[in-house]
Amino acid sequence: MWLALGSNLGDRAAYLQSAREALPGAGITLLRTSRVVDTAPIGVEDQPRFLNQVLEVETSLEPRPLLDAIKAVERQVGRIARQRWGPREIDIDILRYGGRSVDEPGLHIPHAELQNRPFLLELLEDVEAR
Ligand code: PH2
Ligand code: MG
Ligand code: MG
Repeated sequence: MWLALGSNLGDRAAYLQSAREALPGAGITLLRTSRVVDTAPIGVEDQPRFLNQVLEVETSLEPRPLLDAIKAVERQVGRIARQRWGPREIDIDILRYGGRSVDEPGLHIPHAELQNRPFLLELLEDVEAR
């Protein structure tokens, strides 16, 4: 499985690190990490730049429980609920779950924006090259 991390508020690198450190406690094992890149905001452009990273992870959680787990990690790390696509302390998204497709309210796998965010595709390749 592949997750994306994003942060564009406060100490962005520290939020990414806190998320990486909190994932194992939620039943999500880190296998490989991409480099961290500084990216221009996509969608809502009038907001700070992001730090983004892609993680390869292992988990026995099915997609919906995995989503619940990463939402809990977001809250634990300090995310405050704000506007959709707007600024956030930490965002954890499921990019891919094996070869599975899920299209349910609030849960779209592969991630709906994967093809619209070139840096995510680059970071996936970056992990696979490690
Ligand atoms: N996430 C968004 C909206 N826009 N732009 C960048 N560069 N990186 C993100 O992670 C990002 C975004 C909503 O989740
Ligand atoms: Mg997102
Ligand atoms: Mg998200």
